[in-house]
Amino acid sequence: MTTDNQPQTAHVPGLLPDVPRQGGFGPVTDAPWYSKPYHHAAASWGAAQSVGTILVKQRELIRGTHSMFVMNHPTGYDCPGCAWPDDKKLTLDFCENGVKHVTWEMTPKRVKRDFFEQHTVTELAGWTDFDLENEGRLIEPMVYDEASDKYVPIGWDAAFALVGDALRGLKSPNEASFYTSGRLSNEATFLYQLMAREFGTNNLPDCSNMCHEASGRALQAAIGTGKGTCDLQDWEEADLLIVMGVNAASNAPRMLTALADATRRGAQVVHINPLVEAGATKTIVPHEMVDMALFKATSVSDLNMQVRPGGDLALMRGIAKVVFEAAEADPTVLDRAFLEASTADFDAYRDLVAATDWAEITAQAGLPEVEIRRVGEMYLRAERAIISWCLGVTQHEHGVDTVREITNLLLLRGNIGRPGAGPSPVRGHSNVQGNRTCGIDHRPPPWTDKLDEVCGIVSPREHGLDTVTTIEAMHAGTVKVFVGMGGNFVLAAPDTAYTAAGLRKTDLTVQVSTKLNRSHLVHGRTALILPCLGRTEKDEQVAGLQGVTVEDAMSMVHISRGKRRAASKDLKSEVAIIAGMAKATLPDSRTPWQSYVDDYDRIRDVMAKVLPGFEGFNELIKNPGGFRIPQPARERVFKTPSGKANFSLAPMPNVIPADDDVLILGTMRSHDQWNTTIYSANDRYRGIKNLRELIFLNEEDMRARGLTEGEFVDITATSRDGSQRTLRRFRALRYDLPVGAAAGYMPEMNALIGIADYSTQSDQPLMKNVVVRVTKSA
Ligand SMILES: Nc1nc2c(c(=O)[nH]1)N[C@H]1C(S)=C(S)[C@@H](COP(=O)(O)OP(=O)(O)OC[C@H]3O[C@@H](n4cnc5c(=O)[nH]c(N)nc54)[C@H](O)[C@@H]3O)O[C@H]1N2
Ligand SMILES: Nc1nc2c(c(=O)[nH]1)N[C@H]1C(S)=C(S)[C@@H](COP(=O)(O)OP(=O)(O)OC[C@H]3O[C@@H](n4cnc5c(=O)[nH]c(N)nc54)[C@H](O)[C@@H]3O)O[C@H]1N2
Ligand SMILES: [Mo]
Repeated sequence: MTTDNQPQTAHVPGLLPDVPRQGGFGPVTDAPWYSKPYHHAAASWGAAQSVGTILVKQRELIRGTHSMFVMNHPTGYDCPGCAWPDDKKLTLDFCENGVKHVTWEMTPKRVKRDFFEQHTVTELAGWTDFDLENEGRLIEPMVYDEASDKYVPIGWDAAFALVGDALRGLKSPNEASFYTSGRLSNEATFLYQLMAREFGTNNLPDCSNMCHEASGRALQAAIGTGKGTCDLQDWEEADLLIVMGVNAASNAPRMLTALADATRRGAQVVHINPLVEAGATKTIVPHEMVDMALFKATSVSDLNMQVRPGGDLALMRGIAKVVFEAAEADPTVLDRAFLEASTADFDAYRDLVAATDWAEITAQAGLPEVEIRRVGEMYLRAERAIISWCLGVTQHEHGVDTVREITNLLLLRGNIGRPGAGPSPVRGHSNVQGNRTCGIDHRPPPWTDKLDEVCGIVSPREHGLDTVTTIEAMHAGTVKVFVGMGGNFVLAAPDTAYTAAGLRKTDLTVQVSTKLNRSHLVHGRTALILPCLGRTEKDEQVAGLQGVTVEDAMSMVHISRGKRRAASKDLKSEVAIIAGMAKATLPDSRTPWQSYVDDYDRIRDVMAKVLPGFEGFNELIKNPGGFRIPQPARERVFKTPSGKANFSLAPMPNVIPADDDVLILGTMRSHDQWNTTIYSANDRYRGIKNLRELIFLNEEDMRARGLTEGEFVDITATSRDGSQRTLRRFRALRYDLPVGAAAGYMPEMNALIGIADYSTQSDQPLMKNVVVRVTKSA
């Protein structure tokens, strides 16, 4: 599709100069790498020690320890890490990775003017991504100076004027694209989308275009709201938890608490994942220091099902088949009353399942019938079942159909809208769900008319650009200004070289950030770095100290107040930065931007008028635990056109590669990273030290290629459009995953994912479905 897409023939300035290694790299280390199975329980003393090491490295031991006590506490700040809800019954609810995350933000190191004076952008491009972020916090606005190839200081007003001039100079508002990374607060989110829509564009790509777009679309179609229906209480009441495609021990560590509790009270836990992850076997509950000291591990699974990559839909259908077969002998296994009153297309789904034979199911799922029957029996025994999933399900071509098949299975036994049951996606960034609720969407939100009425603007009604289409538009020259509200777009997005080349074609890139990253080096003709306050810091405005709100993965909205002194007095809050850009861009705006900055209560007052469920917002957040956004499906009210929960009737996809020598590669996170931020080159629970440039392969696949443990291989991906991308000299390591499956780390491997490789159902890049061939390096 893209003729100028020649990723590995040209070097794109800003990426690492070594063309096949295009960035996303952890610390350089001479220490020997090793790989050996990890035998301890997840979140055990290894975790505590690692927290200690990170705290010591950041010279933050004392303040860091204090931080753990205010984090996720009603009077403190919300952990800027993952979106797992806070357990209000715990006085201490934090995890190793949350602590790493906050201490990384709280580092005393600062990137000062003289740093930028000493290093050209070209020189910095040769640094690893670890070294860039490790310079510490950004403390004043900087602008790129082409003559010296350096970033130089610029005042805030001049910076805003520069943004305003560039945006007002565009032929159309659609020549700008406004990216959001999922940690932006609800208040800042609302202002950001208001600015974009008042300006006249729906170009609001965000990181959820790469993570849970499929879940949102599927749940919207199935149950009328694009979110899960469960809360933590439900997790405590379920007697079966099916956890699909998530590495809980690393990415949602506080979920381990829920899983361990479930096992202790006799509930059953099933993990569905090509890899058996550490959190899927034994765990020590992250906050229970005594258990940690005594090494009291709890087993957290009854069954690990090593599904074929992309085979989850087939597996769900197999379980449904077991249910229908059982229903022939005992019709009560189906919730007939619910099915008749509240669902549509049940009969058609039953026929579809009957027409799918076992041979097809087992081949596609990559699992034997007996194993599928076993989990089917567990599902039949359970009174209350929750199915939870993350990126292993969504980042595939058939992500939407798979989430709908999950919902089909839940509907059969009425496992929705009652205690202890329902769909429960594990969201990523701490406020990614709130971003969507508060208007980050390239499609006009359902409350657009209300927004226009309350705010006195005329929002565009046509669809804007998402992540993939923004990248394409930068290449086509139709997006000329890119604003990154947090995040690290160039490394998070697929097809690193292609994305980088697109960014370099723009007139202006603006990055609102806390730390230096590659997106500052791969910039437009003009470029701004606008440094902002972090979640842990005090946000002082005219009306006094301000708090912001976030929504967790279970639709709870609560206030978060920073406790620490700002990293610099020159920092502005994200709210203030958005308002500053908006005022400079929209000089005739009737929106009281400054008044919003002075007192965030005023933003919440207007949000209360626009957003359903936010009525009385300022009052609701005074409740220590916050409030839950009404989720009609939770009460079995389905806001679909039919007024019913819809069964989907998707054909079963063929996920078996056509060629024998092809492997399906999933890109994932190590234990020691936060998306594009890499803390170390270790991946404790997978037993890896000092190595990230690796690919995990099944023993048989190693043998078939004549590979020995740790041998260098080249990995070549073939895109849908036929173009090929290669990473060289990655080490092949044996791992317990199915034949034909492979795994390795993002963002190093993003260079393999072609821009054409996104799901036609969700528009999500196929980050868990990269078609590769692996050969010995020359
Ligand atoms: N510490 C830490 N926490 C994080 C993050 C972080 O980077 N670091 N990132 C946050 C963000 S933004 C997000 S979205 C989440 C991501 O959380 P996860 O979804 O856990 O992220 P990944 O590391 O991509 O792991 C995906 C898992 O899916 C499995 N998988 C791959 N393919 C398949 C498949 O076909 N089927 C099934 N069933 N499983 C499959 C992989 O083996 C792996 O266990 O975590 C959030 N939390
Ligand atoms: N191959 C592959 N690629 C993937 C994925 C995958 O599984 N595989 N996962 C995708 C997913 S799920 C996601 S969510 C994206 C992540 O994409 P992003 O959200 O774009 O990336 P992050 O790495 O989380 O962003 C890190 C940067 O955020 C900035 N930052 C940190 N805190 C703050 C803050 O408080 N405010 C502001 N303004 N900036 C801050 C810092 O400068 C830091 O360098 O990556 C996607 N990319
Ligand atoms: Mo994410």
